[in-house]
Amino acid sequence: MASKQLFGRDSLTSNPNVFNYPATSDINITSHGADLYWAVSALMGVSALAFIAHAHFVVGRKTGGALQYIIFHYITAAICFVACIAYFTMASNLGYAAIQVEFQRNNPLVAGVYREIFYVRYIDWVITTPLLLLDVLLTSGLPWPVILFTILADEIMIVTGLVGALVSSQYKWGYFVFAMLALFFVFYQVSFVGARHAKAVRSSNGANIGRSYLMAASWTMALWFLYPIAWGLSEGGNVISGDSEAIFYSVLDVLAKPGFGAVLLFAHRNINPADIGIHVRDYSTPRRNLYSGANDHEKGRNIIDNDHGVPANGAHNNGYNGNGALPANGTERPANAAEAVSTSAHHGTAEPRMQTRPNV
Ligand code: RET
Repeated sequence: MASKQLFGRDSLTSNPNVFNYPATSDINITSHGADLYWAVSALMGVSALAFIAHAHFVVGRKTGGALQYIIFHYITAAICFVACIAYFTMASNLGYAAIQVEFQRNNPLVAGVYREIFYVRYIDWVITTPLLLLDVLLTSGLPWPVILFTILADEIMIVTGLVGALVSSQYKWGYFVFAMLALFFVFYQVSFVGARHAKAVRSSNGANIGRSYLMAASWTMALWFLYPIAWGLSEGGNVISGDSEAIFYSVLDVLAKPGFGAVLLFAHRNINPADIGIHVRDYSTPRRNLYSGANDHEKGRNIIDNDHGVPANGAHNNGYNGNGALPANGTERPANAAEAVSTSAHHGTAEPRMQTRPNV
């Protein structure tokens, strides 16, 4: 029956209702693989601490600890902390399932029926790849809905990759195709949409934001296309041993996490966060737009003198420190009636300055 067929095959024959859980798996890491995983776990932990230390002792000291200057350090450190735990798990020979291979090989390094598949790798990636994309795409000043949509495609890529790795039959390649489609979408967003935005962002201090973005984006995308190759040779095709898989993924992860973090933070060294639309405000900092959502703290300090949010000194500035979209002639953004009645939707969602509005 046609409904039972997928590409001419019967899905219930390919994937029978038999739960194969073996007592042992045949294709596993050895102590060399475990040693490598220990080393990478330590490297990830040390890198995370180094990013935090740099944020506080170098950048934070120069900028009064303002969060917008160290937010990229924190995102990058979080990525490395998560990887540290995932590598700890793999080094301990945990976080895996024994999955029947599709292709049984004669090569003694990959001979056998069941292969150790580290699902913990995907738990790591499902947390860290969105953070990596956040690092990259925030640099371009893309609007947050576009960033979120790209992250959704990334999650689909990782989750379909995980399902494919856990499937024994040829159906795993169906998931591989879904993951590849998602990867191409992410690639398009990063390489074309993000790049166009980054080029259009006006820098207030001469920093070349377009070039910084290009550095971070190309580092990331070049590496990301190597992951499906590693997958095809290990979880997918059972071509390389558990230890070779450990080497392949470890090299990629070190370059894609601490390596990428160093490149990104170097590229960010001169960027003014306000130029890419990043304004982080805690409750004690006056809002950029004083006309909406005044809180009690501000009223108490007489920054706002009434419930309508008019500044205490009566000055009718637009409460906006100049990072909105500029008119084509580059003159400063005027105060207008719309801002005077702006709602909280306005608050904290400032667009970066654009020289010309990109066509997206
Ligand atoms: C999978 C499955 C097969 C198809 C594709 C994949 C892509 C994985 C990627 C992972 C990136 C991981 C990173 C980790 C950070 O350290 C899931 C292997 C396309 C791109 C950057």
